[in-house]
Amino acid sequence: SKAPKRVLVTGAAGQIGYAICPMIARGAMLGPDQPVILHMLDIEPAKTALEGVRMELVDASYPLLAGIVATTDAEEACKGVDVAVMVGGFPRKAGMERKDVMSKNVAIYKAQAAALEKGAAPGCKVVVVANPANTNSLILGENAPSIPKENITCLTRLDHNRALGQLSERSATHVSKVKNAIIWGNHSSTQYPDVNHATIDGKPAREVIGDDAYLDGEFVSCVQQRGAAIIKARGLSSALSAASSACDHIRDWVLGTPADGSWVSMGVYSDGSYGAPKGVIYSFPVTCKDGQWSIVQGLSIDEASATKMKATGEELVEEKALAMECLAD
Ligand code: NAX
Repeated sequence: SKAPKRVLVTGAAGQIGYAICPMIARGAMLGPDQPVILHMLDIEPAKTALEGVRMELVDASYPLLAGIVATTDAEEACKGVDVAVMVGGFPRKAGMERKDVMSKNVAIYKAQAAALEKGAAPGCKVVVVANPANTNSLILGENAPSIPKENITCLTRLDHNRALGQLSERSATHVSKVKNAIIWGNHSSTQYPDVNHATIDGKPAREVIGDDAYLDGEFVSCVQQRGAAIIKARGLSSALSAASSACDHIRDWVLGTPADGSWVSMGVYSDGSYGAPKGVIYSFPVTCKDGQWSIVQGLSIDEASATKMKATGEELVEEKALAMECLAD
């Protein structure tokens, strides 16, 4: 049988942590034949809650779970990890300035970058979930120079899956037959969910849906605002869908996207493809093979899309500038 892989989950005592740890232990992230050792990190105030999660994981008797490390020490948590799922962060609270929130997260991601740099296994793959996800992952990358830039990503797969879900419901077609939506840019309300290359049952989504006003209006704002809609309905932010999408992100990255030419969305280091700003983490359509992602090239982009792609890129450049100010303070 395979040697176990070590998977770090930060913020493991939180909502997404509680949803994702059992998924990983069930094989939803690295496959049904891959044993895992879960490394769970949280902070001192959550220490007892973290111990509770550890106890439940023991109680659930997962055949694939080969061990658990539950700790509030970042260096211990990062030691030897093959995959790092960064969920822990400082949430925006009412009345807080944007810069204050950024400053807290910059400090967290700088420190955790150092712990990963020191301890992670060579080739460790990182996905940042915690908001502001793109900029947190950028800070992590900038402060862990020995980790290849290609190994540092952020989660926009939830937005991607939300787009597929909306097209599925609207067309009454199972979601497995909906492919190739794209999330461009920032995991924020400026993201651009693009359906121009999407297909439903092999046919262009625009043809199947037959309602451009909906696709250019309500669809886009629904995907952009879905997080807020979940908070309104549940009184809590998305957790199971975020956890499941983070598993999808790593699974497809490690095990590959389907050979049928379909793609997924990932926040990755921008090389300037499609006019995106370089030096930020921007969400692109990607395919994955042999543990490597590559940006899908050559897609036609109409003028309306280009405007939206530019706007979300500009927001990322601004966020980066703010983060750099916080780093310098
Ligand atoms: P919770 O507040 O339930 O959990 C966060 C956990 O992180 C807490 O247990 C907290 O103690 C811990 N934490 C804080 N600082 C830490 C540090 N320095 N090291 C380790 N752990 C630390 O939030 P939850 O609902 O789980 O959401 C987590 C993050 O995901 C938030 O930043 C949230 O905004 C973000 N999201 C991102 C999404 C995406 O698609 N990229 C969607 C879902 C979610 O909103």
